[in-house]
Amino acid sequence: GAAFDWADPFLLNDQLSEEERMIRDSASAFAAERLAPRVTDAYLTETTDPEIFREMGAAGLLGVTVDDAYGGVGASYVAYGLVAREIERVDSGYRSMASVQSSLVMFPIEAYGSEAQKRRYLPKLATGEYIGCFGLTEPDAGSDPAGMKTRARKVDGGYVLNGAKMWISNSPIADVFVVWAKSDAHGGKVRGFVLEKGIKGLSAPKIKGKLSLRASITGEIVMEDVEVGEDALLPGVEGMGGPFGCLNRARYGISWGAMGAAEDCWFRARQYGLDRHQFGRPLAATQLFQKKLADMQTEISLGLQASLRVGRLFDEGRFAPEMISIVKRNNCGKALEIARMARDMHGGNGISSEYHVMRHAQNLETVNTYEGTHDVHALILGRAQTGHQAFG
Ligand code: TGC
Ligand code: FAD
Repeated sequence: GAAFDWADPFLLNDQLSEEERMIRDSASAFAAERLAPRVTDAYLTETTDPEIFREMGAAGLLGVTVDDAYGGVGASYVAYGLVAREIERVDSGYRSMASVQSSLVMFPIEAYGSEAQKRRYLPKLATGEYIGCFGLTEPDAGSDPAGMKTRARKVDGGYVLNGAKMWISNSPIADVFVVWAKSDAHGGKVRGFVLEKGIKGLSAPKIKGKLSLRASITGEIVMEDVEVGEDALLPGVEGMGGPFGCLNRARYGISWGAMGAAEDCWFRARQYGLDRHQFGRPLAATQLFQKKLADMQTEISLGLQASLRVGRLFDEGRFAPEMISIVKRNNCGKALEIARMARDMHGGNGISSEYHVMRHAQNLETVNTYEGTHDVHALILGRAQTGHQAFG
C-alpha cells in the first residue's frame, strides 16, 4: 500500500497534469509572497490595493481559462480552480477580486462579446491594467435576479440605461462594468452591456462598514440616464442564460476557493493543537481535538475531490449547472463550519487577527451567501430531482 499523506489523503496532487501543478505552484508562491504579508492590515483598515490586480495579472492569475490570443492563459478549468484555492487560502476577498475579473467580466466578454469588444477589453483585463465588475444584484433583486428593475431604453444609435445595482465587488475601483438590464428593444429580455468608468450618469459609491470580506472593496452601481452606443451591447446572448453562464464559472471556482480557506483553518488548528499545552499535554492529544481534525480532513478531502470531478467535466464540456450547485453549496457550507470550529479550537487567541481563523470565518459568511445562497442552491437541487419549483 501507499503511505498516507494526512494533508492530501486521496493524493489529489497525483490527479493533476504537469501544467496544472505548475500553475498551482505559482499561485501558491504569489499568495504567500504578495498577498499574505498585506492581508491583516488590509482587512483591519478595510482597504483594497488596486495594484493587486496588476500583480495578479503579471503572475498569470487573471483569465486562466481565457484564450491566449486575447491575453489569457488558455489553461483548464481545473487550473482555474487550483488558483482560486491558493488565493483563498490567504483571503476570500482576494479570491473574489480575481474571480469577478476572470469569470464574471472576462468570460462574458470572451463568450458573448464582439471581436472589437474582445480586443478592446480582454488584454487589459488580463494584465490587470483594467479592473472589472459585474452588476446583476439590485437592492430589491438578490436571489431573484430576474426581478431586476434596471432598464435599457433604445435611442438613436444606442441605449439609455437607468437603474441601481447593489453589493457589487470591485465597483468603486472598476474601469469596466458588465451590467445586466432588461431591454425594451429586445422584448424586455435581459441583455448585457459593457460600460466604461467616467461616462456621464454612471457612479459607483463604496459600501462601508462590512464586517466580512473587508479586503475586497464592494459598492453600488448607479445609472442615471447613462447613454451608450450600440457597441456597448454584448451581442452574443439574450435572457437570464447570459448572467447565469458567468455564474456557473464563478460558482465552480468558489467551490475550490472555499476549500482553500478551510484548509488554511484546518492546518492552523492542527498546528495550534500541537503547540498549545493544557492539563499537562498538547491539546492535539485529546480525543475531542482529534475528532474535530478528522472531521475537517474528511470534509476537505471529499470537497476537493468533488470540485476536481466537476472541473474535469467542465473541461470535457459535460458539466450541468446542478453539479455546480452541489459543490458550491457543500463546500461553502462546510468551509464555514470548519472555520468556526478552528476559531473555537484556538480559544481566546482565535479571536485575534494574528491567528487568521476568525477572518476566514467572517469572510466565509459572505461566500456562503453570494453567488446563490446555501438555501437557493438547495432549491435548485430540489427542483432538479422533484420537478417542483419551490422558489416563488
Ligand atoms: P430559471 O427559470 O431557472 O431560468 C431562467 C433562464 O436561465 C437559464 N438558466 C441557466 N443557464 C445557464 N446556467 C445556469 N446555471 C442557469 N440557470 C438558469 C434557464 O435555462 C432559463 O433559460 P430560458 O432560455 O429558458 O429563459 O430562473 P429563475 O429566475 O427561476 O431562477 C431561479 C434561481 C434561484 C435558480 C436563480 O435566480 C439563482 O440562481 N439565484 C441566485 C442569484 C445569484 O447567484 N446571484 C449572484 C450575483 S453575482 C455575485 O454574487 C458575485 S460575488 C463576487 C464573487 O464571485 O466573488
Ligand atoms: P435575499 O435574496 O434577500 O435572501 C435573504 C435570505 O432569504 C437568504 O437566506 C436566502 O437564502 C433566503 N431566500 C431567498 N429566497 C428564498 C426562497 N425562495 N425560499 C427560501 N429562502 C429564500 N452581486 C453581483 O451581482 N455582483 C457582485 O460582484 C456581487 N458581489 C457581492 C459581494 C458581497 C460582499 C456580497 C455580500 C454580495 C455580493 N453580491 C454580488 C450579491 C449576492 O449575490 C447577493 O447578496 C445574493 O445573491 C443574495 O441576495 P440578497 O442579498 O438580496 O438576499
